[in-house]
Amino acid sequence: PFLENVIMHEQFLSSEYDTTFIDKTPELFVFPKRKDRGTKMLTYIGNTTINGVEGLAQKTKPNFDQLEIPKIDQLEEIPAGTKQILDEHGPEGLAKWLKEQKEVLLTDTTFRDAHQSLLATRVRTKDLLQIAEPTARLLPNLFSMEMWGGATFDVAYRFLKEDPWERLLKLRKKMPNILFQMLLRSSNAVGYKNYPDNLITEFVEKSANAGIDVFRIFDSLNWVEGMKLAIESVRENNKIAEASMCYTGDILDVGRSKYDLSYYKNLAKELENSGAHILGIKDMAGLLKPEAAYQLISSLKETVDLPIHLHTHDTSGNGIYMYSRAIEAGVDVVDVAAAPMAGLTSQPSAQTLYHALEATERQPKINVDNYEKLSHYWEGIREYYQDFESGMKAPHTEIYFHEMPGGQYSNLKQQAKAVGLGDRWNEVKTMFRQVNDMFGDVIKVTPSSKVVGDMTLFMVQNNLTEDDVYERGETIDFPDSVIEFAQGYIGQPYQGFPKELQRIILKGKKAITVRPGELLKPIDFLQLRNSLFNSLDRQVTSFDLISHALYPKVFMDYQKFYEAYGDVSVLDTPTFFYGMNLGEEIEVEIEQGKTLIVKLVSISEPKEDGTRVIYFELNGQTREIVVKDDR
Ligand code: 3PY
Ligand code: ZN
Repeated sequence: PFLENVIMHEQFLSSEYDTTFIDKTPELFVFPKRKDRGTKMLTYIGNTTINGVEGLAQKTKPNFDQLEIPKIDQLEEIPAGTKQILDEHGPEGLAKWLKEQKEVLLTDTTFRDAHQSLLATRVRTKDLLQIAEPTARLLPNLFSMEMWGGATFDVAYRFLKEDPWERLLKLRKKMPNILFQMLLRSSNAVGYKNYPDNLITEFVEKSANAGIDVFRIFDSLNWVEGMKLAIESVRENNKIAEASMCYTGDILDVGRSKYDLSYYKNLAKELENSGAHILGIKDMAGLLKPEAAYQLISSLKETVDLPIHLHTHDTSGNGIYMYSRAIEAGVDVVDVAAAPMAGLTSQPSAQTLYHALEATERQPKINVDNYEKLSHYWEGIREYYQDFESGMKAPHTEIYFHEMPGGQYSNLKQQAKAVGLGDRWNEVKTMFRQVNDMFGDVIKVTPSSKVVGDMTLFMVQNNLTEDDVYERGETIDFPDSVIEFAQGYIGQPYQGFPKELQRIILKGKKAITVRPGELLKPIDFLQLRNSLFNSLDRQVTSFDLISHALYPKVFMDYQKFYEAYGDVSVLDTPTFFYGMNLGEEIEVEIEQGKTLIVKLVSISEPKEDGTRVIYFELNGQTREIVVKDDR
């Protein structure tokens, strides 16, 4: 069947295949596995029913409401959108078109940053896929969908047990009209450390082939030197380079001059000269205040000749007012999310912004009723992920003090809990700011924010004060990420490292001042392909190679999981997280047109060795699965 699948594929038949054929249709190249799919799936469901999943203790599956998926007419053609403008006119043409639009354009982040910031990045491909085509049809006027990159890549493998490349390929098929946007951490790609140059160029090329159009590129220290390779790679692939500057501090605060208006103006000019098609402003913590936004956008409009795309987080509750001032100043695109996935640490709500701009000429040209229809779906979906909510219930203006990025807040809180600092969270926030100041007031965004976070937890846990660090630093073993930061391995901070602290942290180790990627040995992809072919016992795609190169352990763990449990991305989300209740029956479409009916009949008491027998019916046939009760 494998060969048949390949040679009968329309692309193969039309002879329009090249080296991207394997990458674009990886499903054809996966050999059938020995253990049957039904048994693997029942093993997963049985295990989850008894033991829960990583990061979520076992718990009875709640009764969720039926999801509301808007009705669409699949026979009607999907309306053309920005993707067609890019394909016809190229990135320069698209940038020019963008500047000519009178209304403000919208990027919808519901598929990426919104759930990264509200739900620990846990939204699964299945839940994105079933709303993808309705979104493409109901919101064809969006500028872009941010749907990939950032933390979604490793969380997909690590926690959702699914392949992020498949997410991209499948969504692309459902949404052919709207630009797909990803967040790219420059030389950190979608990881937390620096990677060799050839991995970055390979990653950009394969992401572009698989469907990414707009790359929002940032460096966690706003170090342009670290961004150039990514910008050039995107340009070479004829995609849109949205080179972004991370906003920190407060340009209105005259007492804090490190990141003032002229800092951002110089940076913008540098990014323009480095080949940006769009200038991104990445306000990752939501620190940009309304008047600051007005001043910043107004001056940048005079400084560069690029369209400007503004990203923020609504943590303080000032998001809509800030956007409104930025829009008055002429910003071209802003990031929003569908209302049920918006607000607080996420992006401002699309519908709220729409209504806020009523009767102005810059009101977005979207159908707000359609946004509401899609929102009914997201209201239901958010319930599925209730156990991953951060617990933030109200606007959080303290953000202006501690400056933690939206995506980090819930994460660090979890981490603090995990190391026993759950009841010292206020102390952690105060220390976060103190560490920032000790580091010389740094930009805080992945991965530099992680360095500040690691140092913060380390200091609170060990009851260290700033004075302790200076007085007894020689005897302190600092966290690895902090040492690497001081070594220059994530790049060079603006105005350098504080010298004394750097000396204390490094304890004689050398620091570098060049781009870390220059010093790293290139990945030998050929050798990696051979070794993976042997260990996976199947054809290896370029996607596999990249994923392995970025996250060797995470990738191999996922492969082992896949070997044991098969493709669990086909399960509905409540079953994926909670398993099944006694007597419950579910349907699982394991491939198009092939559905399994699974019923959980009974669960035995644990035996002496701690195992239980779980009795299922699979398409009417009794099946027993043995599961170790690890609770
Ligand atoms: C990421 O890098 O994942 C971010 O969202 C940073 O803000
Ligand atoms: Zn963000």
